[in-house]
This record gives sequence, structure tokens and C-alpha cells, in this order.
Amino acid sequence: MALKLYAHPFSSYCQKVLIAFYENDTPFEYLTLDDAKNGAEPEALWPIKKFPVLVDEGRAILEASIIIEHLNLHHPGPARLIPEDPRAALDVRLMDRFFDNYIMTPMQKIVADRIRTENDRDPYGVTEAQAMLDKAYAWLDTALAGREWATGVTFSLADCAAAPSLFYADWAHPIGEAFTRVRDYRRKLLARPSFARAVDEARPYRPYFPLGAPDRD
Ligand SMILES: N[C@@H](CCC(=O)N[C@@H](CS)C(=O)NCC(=O)O)C(=O)O
Repeated sequence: MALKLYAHPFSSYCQKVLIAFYENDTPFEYLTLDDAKNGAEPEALWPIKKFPVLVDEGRAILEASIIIEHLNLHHPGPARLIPEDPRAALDVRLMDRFFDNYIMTPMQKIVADRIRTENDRDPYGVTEAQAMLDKAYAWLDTALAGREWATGVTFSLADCAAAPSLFYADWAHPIGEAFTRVRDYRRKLLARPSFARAVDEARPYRPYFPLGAPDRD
């Protein structure tokens, strides 16, 4: 039975998972959320109503990191996105948490705030999110010293998380020029064929970016 992925090309967490699929050329059925007839099934599978959702043999696999762990375990390919050495795997999972919690979450906060009506906006929360991004960029700039990818020389789950989070975070709250390693790393992620493909598939949706997608990348 084919793997079914409910996703949207412009969604950062969906792109995180798409990178993992594309790294290994893993075959799957791509069901976009634009297709109204697909609405009911993913919501029934995950009443929290967040995407992506993977269905494998009728079982729903939830949360982007867990989907990538699941692929690594049950549908492995040549690119091992989680190292076999448990200590190295812990480093990868730490960086995956870092990108989700301290880059993706504040980036989503800033973007979501802009979609709301003026009255429902939360300027204090946005300022906090911007401050978190500045702290995260600074920490990451130091952490990346001597590394080719998020945790070293091998592309991993952590880089799947890094790519869409830094991609959109730089649109929402630009990465300062002083953070040269972060800026170089973001550029390198954009050049990775798996992520370049996900970014290209999402190009038609750029006019929907509420802050206005910059004319670059
Ligand atoms: N913790 C979830 C987050 C998923 C998430 O935030 N997905 C967004 C799209 S990037 C979503 O479903 N947004 C729709 C909504 O919040 O209604 C994961 O890791 O998969």
C-alpha cells in the first residue's frame, strides 16, 4: 500500500517532511490540502488539525519529526537522516528541537499575527518572537562553527528542520548580516536539491505570504 502524505507545498512543516522523502526518492502519494475532497480524512486522522499527516498501511503517523523517524525506521533509503550511533542521533534530535522550538515557532507566531485582524493582533507576543529569533540566530551562528551541516558533516533530520524554518524566518525577521554562518548555511540549504525542489513546488503560493514574500530565494 502506497504511503499517503497529506501536505501543502507552502507549509514549512510539510516541506520539512518533503525534504526527507526527496532525499531518498521514497515513493508516496501526495495529497494536497487544496483538494477539498481530502479535507475530511486528515482531520479525522488528527483532530488537532495540523499538517503534515502521513498514512502508512492505514495508520496515521503524526508530527513532522516523527514522520521522518518513521521513514528512517520503516522505509529507509541511502540517506540515513538519523545516525545509527545513539549519541550522534541525540545531537541530531537536539538540533531538530532547536529549529522547531526556537526558529519555527517564533517565525510562525510573527506570520500568524499578520493574518489576524488589527484588533486581534498581539504586538507584545511578536516582539517576544523577534527577540527569540535574534537569540536563536546568535546561538546558531556559534554552534555552526566548523560544521558543514547542522550537526557536522552529514545531512540529517536536523537539516530537514533547519531548511524551511530558516527560509521563512529570514522573510519574517531577517537574519542579521553579522550572522554569516547562519546566512551561509541558509544559502547552502536552498541549494540542496531536495529542498530546492520543495521551494520550487511552493513558488505559486508566494503571493499568499502575509508579510509579503521578498523578491529573492
Ligand atoms: N508540531 C507540528 C506542527 C505542524 C504545523 O504547525 N503545521 C502547520 C502548517 S506549517 C499547520 O498545520 N497549520 C494549520 C493550522 O494551524 O490550522 C509538526 O511538527 O508537524
